[in-house]
Amino acid sequence: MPRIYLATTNPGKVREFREAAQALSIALDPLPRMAEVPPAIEDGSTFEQNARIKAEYYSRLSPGELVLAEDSGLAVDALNGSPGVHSARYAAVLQSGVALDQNSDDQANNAALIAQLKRLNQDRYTGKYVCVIAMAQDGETLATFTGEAPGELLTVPRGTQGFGYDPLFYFPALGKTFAELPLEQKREHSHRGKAFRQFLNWYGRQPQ
Ligand code: ITT
Repeated sequence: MPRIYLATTNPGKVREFREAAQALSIALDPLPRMAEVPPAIEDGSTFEQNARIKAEYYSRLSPGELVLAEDSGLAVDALNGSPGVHSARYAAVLQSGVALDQNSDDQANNAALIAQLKRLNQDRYTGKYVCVIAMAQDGETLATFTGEAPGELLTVPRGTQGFGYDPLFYFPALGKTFAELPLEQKREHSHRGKAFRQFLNWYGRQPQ
């Protein structure tokens, strides 16, 4: 079975990618020795730049292997696209005003987002999740794939599944937040599921 290494430190992403690969004839394995190196410096200004940075950096750990990394986040229209590339460290960025390397926990990020939204005092807050997957080998990006999921932001959390901003991310077509969806259903509609399906399409066309 062909193998792809998954380079992410986020357990929520790992769960979703592994569920997506379950029924496929591809082994999606955690990248060995990732914890032994300092984390990649995500200093790009776009999701694509950061996805490339991570995939290229971590692919150097396993010469010759295909490495998948992704950068993702939430963009809220009324907040001019924030938290954007700072989604994982939004609480810390708002507090300090600088883009620290250290991620904040989900609870702190959600509380920070709710506080920002409440200041706007609107009826509806539209936004989207974005995910860019980058595939790299030996420090070079081979391809990138983007998926987006449009939705609305709540100021009262709903649901216990998923991770990150999912309890606040309401998907009108289903009348539920992403935290109220089982993995399979989230994959069908999510930014990550869409980017992954594009990746599979590309991968299926590669000479094996
Ligand atoms: P890696 O860089 O190691 O992959 P990370 O968590 O630091 O892990 P990102 O820099 O891509 O990853 O930040 C993604 C953040 O965006 C994540 O921590 C959540 O806050 C948010 N996010 C992305 N996709 C999400 C999803 O499907 N559900 C909820 N929140 C999501």
